[in-house]
Amino acid sequence: MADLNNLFKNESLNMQNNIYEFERISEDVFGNESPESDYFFTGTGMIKDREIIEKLCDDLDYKRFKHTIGVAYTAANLAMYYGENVSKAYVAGLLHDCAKCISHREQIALCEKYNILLDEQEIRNPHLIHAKLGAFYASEKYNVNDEEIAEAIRKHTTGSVNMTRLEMIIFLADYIEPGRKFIDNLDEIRKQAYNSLEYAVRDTLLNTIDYLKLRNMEIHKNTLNAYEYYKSYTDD
Ligand code: DGI
Ligand code: FE
Ligand code: FE
Repeated sequence: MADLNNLFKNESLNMQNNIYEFERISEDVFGNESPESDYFFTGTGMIKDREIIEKLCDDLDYKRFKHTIGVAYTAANLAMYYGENVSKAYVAGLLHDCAKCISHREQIALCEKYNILLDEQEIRNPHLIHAKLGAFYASEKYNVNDEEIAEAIRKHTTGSVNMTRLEMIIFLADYIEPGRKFIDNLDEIRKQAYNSLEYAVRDTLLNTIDYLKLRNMEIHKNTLNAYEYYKSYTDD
């Protein structure tokens, strides 16, 4: 039987090679005349996405990498549609799950090491921790020093009350990106995202709460508070 870990390693190696190959071909064809086209301007800094993508190839497995690219482009698209900073949304999408592939035990140890405070619900449900740790890594490991991006990453799993448009965009892009599967009423939420960010956030939170209840899983207070807040947005 195929060794899945090795398979993923090779897949992500291939992706990295593809990026180099793309870079090499574009240099052959276009020369090196427009290196500034590699940069994204987020308002707080100039960011080279290639450097982020190369690091992500090391930090993520194949499935997570693919999801990440889907979230980045979906977020950029929503930002275009709503007149938000497209580069910020793209970079936040790229980084939102950067800590996801670290084992839960190590995530907890890293949070202790870097004084990232975890609440009891996060300790009991460690799949929530990658949001806080990812926000920290965005600046510490990926050199993206932008508090709005960090906040969007921090809130992407549970949501929060009164989110900024960038935060809602990342929260939704994570849910509706093209690779997401097996979610009830995904088509409606995808459509809703381009009708109203608030309505789409409300519907996504309700889906998540229903999903967690069905599985007897603990609902984080941020998720509950966010739903209480967004449910007052009514379209009927
Ligand atoms: O990291 P991703 O898988 O791309 O997505 P995510 O960061 O939104 O994490 C999704 C998981 O988090 C999904 O299985 C539902 C779960 N989740 C979201 N809100 C809560 C939650 N889990 C618990 N226990 N409590 C929550 O409030
Ligand atoms: Fe996540
Ligand atoms: Fe995600």
